[in-house]
Amino acid sequence: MQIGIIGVKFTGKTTLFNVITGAGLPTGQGGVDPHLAVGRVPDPRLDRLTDMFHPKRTVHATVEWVDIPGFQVGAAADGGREATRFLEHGRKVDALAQVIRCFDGGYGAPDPAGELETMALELALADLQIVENRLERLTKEKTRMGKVANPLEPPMMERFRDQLENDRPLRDLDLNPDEIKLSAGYTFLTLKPMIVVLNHEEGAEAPVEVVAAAKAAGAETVALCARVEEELAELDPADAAEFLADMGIAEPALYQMIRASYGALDLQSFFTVGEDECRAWAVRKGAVAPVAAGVIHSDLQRGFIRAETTAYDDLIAAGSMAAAKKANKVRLEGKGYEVQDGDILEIRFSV
Ligand SMILES: Nc1nc2c(ncn2[C@@H]2O[C@H](COP(=O)(O)OP(=O)(O)OP(=O)(O)O)[C@@H](O)[C@H]2O)c(=O)[nH]1
Ligand SMILES: [Mg+2]
Repeated sequence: MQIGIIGVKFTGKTTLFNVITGAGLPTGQGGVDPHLAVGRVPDPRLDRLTDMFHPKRTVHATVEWVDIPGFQVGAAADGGREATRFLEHGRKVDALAQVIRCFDGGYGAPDPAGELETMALELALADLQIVENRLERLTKEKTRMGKVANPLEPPMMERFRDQLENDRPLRDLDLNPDEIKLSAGYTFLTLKPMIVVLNHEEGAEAPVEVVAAAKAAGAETVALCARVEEELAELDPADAAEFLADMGIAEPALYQMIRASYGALDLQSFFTVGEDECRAWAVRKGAVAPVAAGVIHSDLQRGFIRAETTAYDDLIAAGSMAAAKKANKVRLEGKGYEVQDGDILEIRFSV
C-alpha cells in the first residue's frame, strides 16, 4: 500500500518524506524523479505493549511513501509535461497526501486556498479526460455492436462527467459495489482517498477556510510545521518527550498525518506479543482472522485453526496476559471472525 505525497513546488514534501522515512533526500532543490521509501506507523499502543512484555525487539507496522516531484502552477512553459508527470505517478498510489505551503520561507506570500484549488482542478481535469475518452469509445461501441458490453458503464461515466464538470471529486459520489468494481480499473485520481497537509510556520495555525474547503471535498486535514517535525525527529527520545511536554502536546503532529494516511488506506493494526517480539501488523479493515494470519505468514493462513484474541483495552485493563485469561478476556475466534483494530492475536495453526 502506497501513499503519494503531492503538491505544488517547494511546499515541504521532501522535508516531510524524510522525517517519515529517514530517507535523507536533499530538500529545497526539486528534482524530476519520484522516491519511494518505507515509513513506520507510530502507535502508542505498541509502546505500552513493549513496556508490558519487555520483548527483545519491537516492530512497527509500515507503509510505503512516494515523494512525487512538485508541479509548477501554470506548467504551460514546460509544455505541461511537469503536470503530466506528477499525475502519472499519482495514479499508481493508493492514497494521496497533498502538502500545502502556509509559510513564506522566501518563496513569496503563501496561497493555501489557491494551492488546494489548483490541485483539485488538475486532478479533476485529468479524470475528466479519461471519462470523456471512455464515453467516446462507448458511443462507438454502441454504434458498431448495437449495444455496449456493460450497460452500467455509460450512465456511470455520465454521472462521473457531471460530477467533475461541477468541480466535485469522484470520491464524493455514493458508488454501489458494481460501480466500485467498474471504476477500479481506471485509476481515477479524485477517487483516491486524500489527506491535505497544511504546512505552516512554527507556532502558526492552519487557515480555517482552507481546512473547511478541504473537508468539504472529502479530504482529511492535518496541520503541522515540517521544520519543527524535522527538529523533533533529530532529538533523542527523552529530549523529544520533554520538548513535547513543554509545548503541552502528546505527540508530534506528524504522527497524525501518518495515522490519517494509514486510515485512508483502509488499514488497521493488530498486534502479536511475546518475550521475543511485540509487533504491529497492518491489515485491511474488515479482514477475517485467516487473512490477518496470512499477513504474518502464508502457513498461518493455510493451516489456520483458531485465533486466540484479546482486545487491546482488555489486556491493558487486566495488566497481563495471565490476568486477562483469568478474567475471561481471551477469546477463541474462528475463520469468520472480523479482526478489530487493536486486537492482540495468537494464531493456532497446523500445516
Ligand atoms: N520556513 C519553513 N520552511 C520550510 C518548512 N518546511 C519546508 N521548508 C523549506 O522549504 C524548502 C522546500 O522544501 P522541500 O521539502 O524541498 O519542498 P518540496 O515540496 O519537496 O519541493 P519540490 O520537490 O521542489 O516540489 C526547503 O528549503 C525547506 O527547508 C517550514 O515548515 N517552514
Ligand atoms: Mg521535493
